[in-house]
Amino acid sequence: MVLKILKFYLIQSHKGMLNVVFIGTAGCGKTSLTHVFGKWLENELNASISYINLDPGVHRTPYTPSYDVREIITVDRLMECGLGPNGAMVRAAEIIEEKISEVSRKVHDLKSDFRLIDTPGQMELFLFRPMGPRFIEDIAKHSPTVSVYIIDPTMASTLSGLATSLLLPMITRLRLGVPVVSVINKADLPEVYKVEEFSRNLHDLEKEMRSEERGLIVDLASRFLELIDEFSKTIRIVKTSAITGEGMSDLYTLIHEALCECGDLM
Ligand SMILES: Nc1nc2c(ncn2[C@@H]2O[C@H](COP(=O)(O)OP(=O)(O)OP(=O)(O)O)[C@@H](O)[C@H]2O)c(=O)[nH]1
Ligand SMILES: [Mg+2]
Repeated sequence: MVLKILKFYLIQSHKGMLNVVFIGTAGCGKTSLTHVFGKWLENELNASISYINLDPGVHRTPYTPSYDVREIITVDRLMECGLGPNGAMVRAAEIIEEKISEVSRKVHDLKSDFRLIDTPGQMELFLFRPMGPRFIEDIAKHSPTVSVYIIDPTMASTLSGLATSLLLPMITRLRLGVPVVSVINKADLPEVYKVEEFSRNLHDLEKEMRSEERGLIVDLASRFLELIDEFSKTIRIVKTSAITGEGMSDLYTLIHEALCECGDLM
């Protein structure tokens, strides 16, 4: 009931459209979470969803895309022309960048309560090349946009892995210029307990590094921690699983909170 009221509030205040962009390292679960979160929004909130695939390398998506960037180019087609997998990914990104205004216009033309946007497997293609920032700038002009940064517990189950995983959402915020919420996905895996344990004792990272390293690296670790500390005061990370479906209502609430905080609901 509370969720339905929240949905009413969220959708009314945005004249029915909200963009949610899923981003994260290769294999963290972007495509699966896009699908499972979309199904949850459809079933629990009776919301209408447009699923958008921006990954030219994916073979099959569990959702039926309302817009699919593979109508422009696929990595397979470029590999058939002789490029290797990484070269083909970069070339595909270049071709998409040339048509990014067309892509964002087609996405903008999709009318639904939520547009869920699944991004390329290699995060750097979207985040560090012009493709992601340009696309987000275009679509965020018209409807509120939130990015969901997905932390993979298999990458964050050491202290330094966790520290880097916590920095990446900050970099995402910097590059994309829209609010970013973080989730730890694959909550059904045992590695998640380790991540939770480390999150509670993040300062052990400093101790561990101080015992092993000297000089610049210790300073660097301390600065990292200061940043993460500062950032952690304003964020809340929820656990999700695309396998069990846990955490979907928490993710929904997190998105809502992010929009409230940045004033986009006013
Ligand atoms: N255990 C577990 N596995 C998951 C979960 N979400 C995704 N996976 C698995 O992780 C693998 C990658 O999932 P995808 O959804 O394709 O991840 P992705 O980030 O879209 O992958 P790329 O686009 O190739 O980078 C698949 O084998 C999924 O079944 C989860 O919540 N729990
Ligand atoms: Mg994917």
